[in-house]
Amino acid sequence: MKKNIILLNIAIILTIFSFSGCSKANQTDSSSDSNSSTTPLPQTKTHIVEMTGDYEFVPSKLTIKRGDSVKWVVTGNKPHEVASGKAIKTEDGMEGVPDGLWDSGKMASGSFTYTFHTTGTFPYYCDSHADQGMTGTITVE
Ligand SMILES: [Cu+2]
Repeated sequence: MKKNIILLNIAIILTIFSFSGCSKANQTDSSSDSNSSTTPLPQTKTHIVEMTGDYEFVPSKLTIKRGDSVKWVVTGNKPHEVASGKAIKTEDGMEGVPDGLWDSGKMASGSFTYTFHTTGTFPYYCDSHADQGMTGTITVE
């Protein structure tokens, strides 16, 4: 009999402990929930720049926030590439000088996305059509 009572007590104690453990876990959960709701999450956006059949980036100038991405989308029937760097004047016309941040390679269709983690001004160009003035600038604030 005594053994049974002791076992029953242990069972009750264990039950109380496991319940209190549960409620503690719940409290931790709810407090972390309220933390995440009061701390604003960084709102990042993806901005679309069209690469048109008229050899243009639309819009050619775009201002975004740090952490945002730019998605260049081929919308016309001409293949393009988007590479970071400045287009400079040469004897043969305008020519892009890559700065190595990004280079989509030639795209007949589809898109290329780059995420900007630092502020600044980022010029870019289409390697095939820099001479037609197909250049753009992303400003990251
Ligand atoms: Cu192009």
